[in-house]
Amino acid sequence: MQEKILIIGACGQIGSELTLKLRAKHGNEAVIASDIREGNAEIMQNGLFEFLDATDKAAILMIIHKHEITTVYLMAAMLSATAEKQPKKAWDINMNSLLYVLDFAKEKLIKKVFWPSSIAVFGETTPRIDTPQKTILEPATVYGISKLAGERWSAYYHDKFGVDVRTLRYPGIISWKTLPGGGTTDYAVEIFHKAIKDGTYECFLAENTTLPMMYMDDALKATVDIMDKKPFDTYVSYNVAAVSFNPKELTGTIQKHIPNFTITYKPDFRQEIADTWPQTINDSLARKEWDWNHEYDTDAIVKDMLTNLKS
Ligand code: AKB
Repeated sequence: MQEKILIIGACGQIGSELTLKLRAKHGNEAVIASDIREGNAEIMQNGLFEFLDATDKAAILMIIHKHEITTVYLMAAMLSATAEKQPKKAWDINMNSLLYVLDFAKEKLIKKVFWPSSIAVFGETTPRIDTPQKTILEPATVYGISKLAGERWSAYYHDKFGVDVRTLRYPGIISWKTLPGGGTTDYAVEIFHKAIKDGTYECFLAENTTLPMMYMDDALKATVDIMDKKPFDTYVSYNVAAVSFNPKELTGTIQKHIPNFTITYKPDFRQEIADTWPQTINDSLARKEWDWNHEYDTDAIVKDMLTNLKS
């Protein structure tokens, strides 16, 4: 049976680029984009699109039947900063959508699920440097709690019902096509837009706040690669890492291209979230078990971001 893919949350930062990547790989007809709102012209025009609320179980099921979906990428989520403002809604979106999709896989209506986790599963009590795959998980944010619960639910469905669900713990993702929305790592995208447009940026994190980050190209490669592997015997929500930097270091790298760029710092509530997250991640298990490898270092990310945003 031909693989037929549904992307839920296809118009967000990762979903929009994942849709294009999967359409290039599997063919436009094989990938149905869905979201609660319309996406950019590229997504809307080069393949099928369905309006879909990720918290509407019946609507998801209807689309699975209508398009004979075999694989679901569940990218809809409320990110860390927004989730702190609407905890119950965040729980509803982040958790119920996952349980619905896992149930459909348990009932054999679909074969395979991708669901993204995050470095937000870690908390203050986690070692912050070279954070291991297996470690203390005591997240202090609504988003982190939902991601940790989602990991445990995924492990449960995998072990009890044989559900093929695959998960990565994404760090902050940097991209130029679509803006992120509502995350703590969003500064690392905003900064590029402001550097080009205004030559200056007011950062909502302090200058020394080091966080793990990854370029979109690498995040997409990791996502496609893990989904291409044979089913795993054990469910693991894999740590994946690429680079780590703080706003001051990122500014220095941007200044190599825009020497007059300036930054000021005005930490807000997102600082408290960032202070509970790791600075560097140990992803040796993913590198060993399924050959994960990143390509973009900070210099390459900055060069590519500025080139694309300028043009
Ligand atoms: C966020 O900042 O909330 C996300 C994440 C690290 O999962 N980018």
